[in-house]
Amino acid sequence: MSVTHEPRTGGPTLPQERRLVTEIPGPRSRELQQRRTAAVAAGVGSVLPVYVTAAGGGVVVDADGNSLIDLASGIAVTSVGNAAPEVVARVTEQVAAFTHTCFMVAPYEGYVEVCEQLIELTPGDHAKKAALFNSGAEAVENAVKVARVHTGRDAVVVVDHAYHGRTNLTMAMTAKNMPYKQGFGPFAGEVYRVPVSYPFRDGGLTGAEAAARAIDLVDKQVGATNVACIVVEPVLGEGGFIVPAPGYLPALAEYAAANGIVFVADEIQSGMCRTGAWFASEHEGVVPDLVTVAKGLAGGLPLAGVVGRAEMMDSVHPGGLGGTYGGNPVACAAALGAIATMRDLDLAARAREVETLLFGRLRELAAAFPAIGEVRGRGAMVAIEIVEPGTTVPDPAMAARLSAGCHQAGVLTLTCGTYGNVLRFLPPLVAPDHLLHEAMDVLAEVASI
Ligand code: PLZ
Repeated sequence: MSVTHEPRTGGPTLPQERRLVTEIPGPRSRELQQRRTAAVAAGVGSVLPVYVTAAGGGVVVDADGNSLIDLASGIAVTSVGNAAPEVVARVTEQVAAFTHTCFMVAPYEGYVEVCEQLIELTPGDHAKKAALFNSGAEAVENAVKVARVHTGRDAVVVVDHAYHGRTNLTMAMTAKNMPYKQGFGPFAGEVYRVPVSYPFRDGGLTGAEAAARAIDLVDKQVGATNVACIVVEPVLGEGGFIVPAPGYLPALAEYAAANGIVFVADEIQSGMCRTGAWFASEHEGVVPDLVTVAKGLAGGLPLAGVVGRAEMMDSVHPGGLGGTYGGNPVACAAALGAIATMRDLDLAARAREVETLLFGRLRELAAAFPAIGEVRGRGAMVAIEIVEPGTTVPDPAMAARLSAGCHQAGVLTLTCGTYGNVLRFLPPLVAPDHLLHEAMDVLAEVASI
């Protein structure tokens, strides 16, 4: 490993290498961590307190000059890589032209173009409209608003292990109490939770059986005619990278259509090429009524959207949707750069290559390391569920040990899951193979200790 201190330029100019020149975190990061502890509210966490000075491709470089392999993408955001050239170019041009007018005050082309692109890229060729917001949670809130106005109904149906955000309504929609909800209630009403399909944990129910179980609950406990929308992540993210059994999502979508319920796919984490398609709904041929999108959409700038059936989106009265910053011109420029990059580099295809590579390596590891109960995921949204060997009993301590071991060795991994026992891998889609292999080598080494 070289010991040169790289210049603080991000993007593709960064050497694509794992390079440790200090312990992790190093002295400079530890200094910054002290300042942070004094100034930043304790409720805001960080997975790994290395302070970043540059990032690009598949690496994150810290203030001590360490170069870490990035298997997090800032939680599925920098799919095109950090400081991707097309994002940098368009943002730079936009920021010099104008930074904000508020789309509700005086509009601009970038917002319209992002909506046009989202209309084209989301599943289905029916008439669609879109609206832009700042964060994933805000997009989910607005999808519910649209569904409620369109149907004249109140109830929102969500599933076990769901994650939809940290605002009041989306906390209610999120399943896991700690850390997302603890002490933050009372929560928004009219949110009902039904079982998901979780093949590793539901005793081999088929997708159709799992859907029937969920639908029965809606019918008996809520009443279909009271339901405005069913909101579901096609691949569950924070809840554990759970891929519902085939047939589950289509059955829910069919039930929604048959009962005048708006079917909302929360593709905030799974969308924008992450799972090997533009949207994860496509893997099962599901055409959602509304899709929420954020994260990978804008290469790291805050931007989110709701896209869906024109008659639903247009049911809201003029002025009923908006916000000061929603669809900010700089964020829109970034999104157009990110989308262009995804098209040019065919990053959906690249995500499928990443799936093949990671599945191959992780299945090999699972054969030697019985704590890996399951290897699962889609595209570059891959995870291992850690259990007590030979059982399905979650082992969050082992997952934490593996993740911490990777961090010490310069690989930035994340955990997730309701039981905190899932180790997830979601690299930038532009990360080169050699870094992914090296990260898997590190994981195998950590597992063997
Ligand atoms: N819906 C499916 O994955 C965000 C949150 C991490 P925001 N997931 C990462 C954390 O601890 O806050 C997410 C998601 C799905 C909605 C959201 C919310 O998106 O942009 O974080 O509001």
